[in-house]
Amino acid sequence: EKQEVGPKMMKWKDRGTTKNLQEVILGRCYSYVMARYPQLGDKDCLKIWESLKHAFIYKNPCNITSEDYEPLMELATHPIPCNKSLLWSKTSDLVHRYTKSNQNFLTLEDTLLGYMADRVSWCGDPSDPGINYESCPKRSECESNPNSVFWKMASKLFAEAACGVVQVMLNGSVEAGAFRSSSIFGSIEIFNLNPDKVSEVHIWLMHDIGGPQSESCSGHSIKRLKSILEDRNFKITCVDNYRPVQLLQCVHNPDHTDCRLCT
Ligand code: C8R
Repeated sequence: EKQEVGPKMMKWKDRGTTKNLQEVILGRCYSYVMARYPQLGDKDCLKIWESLKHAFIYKNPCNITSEDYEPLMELATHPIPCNKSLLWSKTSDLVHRYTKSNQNFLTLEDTLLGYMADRVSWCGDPSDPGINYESCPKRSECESNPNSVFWKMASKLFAEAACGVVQVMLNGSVEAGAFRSSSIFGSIEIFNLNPDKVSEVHIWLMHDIGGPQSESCSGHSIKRLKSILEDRNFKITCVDNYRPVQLLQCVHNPDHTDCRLCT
């Protein structure tokens, strides 16, 4: 006998929900709370998973709002020490290698929220089982999808929480310019830094070893960034190829001329 086939799930252009999402989120949550930052104490990982699930399950994945994530953000939030926040744009691999080797700085992925969600995706669908493992909407298909809304909201809260000196690692090898006002850094984070709490913004402009230096600290997009931040009353500095980070790049390219001690 042929079985009744229910309504089909929507087909989207991005990858679907990560397999075993619940186990991945719970595993990362426990490992963050128990192994990495035991001083965090009373985080309820099961509740955190439930609140993430309820943000998107059975919902139209083009209709997600920040309200959907409020309970999750509330449960997962924790203090971030002053002078430690590190923002970035188009330097994802390098910045995370750097924070792994240098405990002085924290990116969003080094907070509980970002740690759980990094390189994981999720989205819902009104038909059973309420989670779409096949595909999820791309930003070009709809802005208000679960992953975009999540990263925008988490980035906003991360920027709001910053205090003291804030560091930013940008990519000087990007042809379109190191600072792009359409990025999350350029459209959300810089406008949510609190001038009453943040005194200075230090830009580290890195270029790929062996790659083009499309832009330096005197470049056009950096000038635009500086003037936006100065108008908001922050003191700005910019360093080309900040040495502690360049040394880390050189670990992977020890013989390159850019990595020689005397140039
Ligand atoms: N931030 C934004 N996006 C993040 C992220 C993060 O911490 N972590 C991940 N994995 N992503 P980009 P940007 C994913 O263009 O737009 C915060 C999201 O899918 O290189 O300027 C962070 O605090 C997102 O769409 O950078 C950082 O300072 C892309 O990666 C900025 O915002 C964004 O990658 C970076 O956002």
